[in-house]
Amino acid sequence: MFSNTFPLWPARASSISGPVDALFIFLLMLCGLMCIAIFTAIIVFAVRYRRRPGHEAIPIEGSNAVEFTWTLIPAGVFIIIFVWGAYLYFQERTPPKDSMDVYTVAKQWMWKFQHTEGQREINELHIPIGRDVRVIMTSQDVIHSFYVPAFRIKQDVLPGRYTIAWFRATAAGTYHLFCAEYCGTNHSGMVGDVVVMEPAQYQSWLSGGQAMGSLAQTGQGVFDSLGCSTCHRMDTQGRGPNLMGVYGKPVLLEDGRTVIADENYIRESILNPAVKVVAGFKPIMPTFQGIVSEDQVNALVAYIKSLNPQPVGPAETPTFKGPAASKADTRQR
Ligand code: HEC
Ligand SMILES: [Cu+2]
Repeated sequence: MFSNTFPLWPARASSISGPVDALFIFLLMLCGLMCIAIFTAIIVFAVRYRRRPGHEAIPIEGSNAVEFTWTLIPAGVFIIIFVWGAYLYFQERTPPKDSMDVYTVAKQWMWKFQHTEGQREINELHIPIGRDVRVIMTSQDVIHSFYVPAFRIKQDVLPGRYTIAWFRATAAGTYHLFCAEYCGTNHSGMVGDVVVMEPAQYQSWLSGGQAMGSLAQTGQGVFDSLGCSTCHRMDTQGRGPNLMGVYGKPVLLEDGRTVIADENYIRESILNPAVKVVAGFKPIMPTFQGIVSEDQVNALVAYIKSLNPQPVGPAETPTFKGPAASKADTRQR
């Protein structure tokens, strides 16, 4: 509402911008009102109860009514702030299903984006309007922070793991992207643009890129060239688990824990396989730390995510035989 005429707020360009601003304005008004009330009371009391002859102070010996009032009213207000804030927080933290993924690698001092369709960009991120977008981010060096004021999102980007932010852009345009974590000499230059386009425009932008194959296809190439496929086969005879359909499913580990095979799990399985060993398998997988680049890890993750099991009729249900197979059987899928 103010943003177009009066540049006090950045543009509102995501589904969450309005709700975040509403909470912010509520807090601002509440603080403003309290500020006015307190200062007015100080001045009025100072004048009205000033020391003068014939006016003695009478101490109050306690009043339950007053105590209850000034405890319960602020408590109620704080609970409103808490519930409202928590509601928005969970909304910002929970990416909707079926969002479109963009892999992001931050480094001193630039942003690299990999679209699952294969396009790569530096310091520019093109996205369609009205689509839920998940940015799956990691850093090649120090901590950075992905900050798009117009979307009202800010998320730290850490080396050694993925952090995820999501947004749904609501207005076409070009918006600032900042690094919001001091990350060295050229931190202030670690900026970029998020370009929000109409879906049709976005489609033509996508197809305008070089035909380099999708990220998952790149990942498949990496998968084969690094020899992952010698252990991870598309049947149950491999020395490693069959990765078909593993993404998003619970995985039973050797130590009895069950974890969800999300992006971070797959990433850790590649870079630090000994940390979470799948139940029924030996920890024989070598680490690929230092062998694969962050871009390649992203491609591998995208490839493994793309491995959806073909719908199998009862007749085609694989028959489990051999030691690896019976072990694979213990996995929860
Ligand atoms: C020497 C054989 C071997 C090679 C090579 C190998 N892995 Fe593995 N991998 C395993 C075994 C065994 C496990 C199960 C034990 C564990 O979790 O460490 C595993 C587990 C995994 C998991 C977790 C799977 C699940 O079902 O939870 C992923 C993901 C994975 N590997 C990916 C890869 C990728 C990607 C490569 C290539 C860069 C690779 N592996 C290379 C043997 C291998
Ligand atoms: Cu940075």
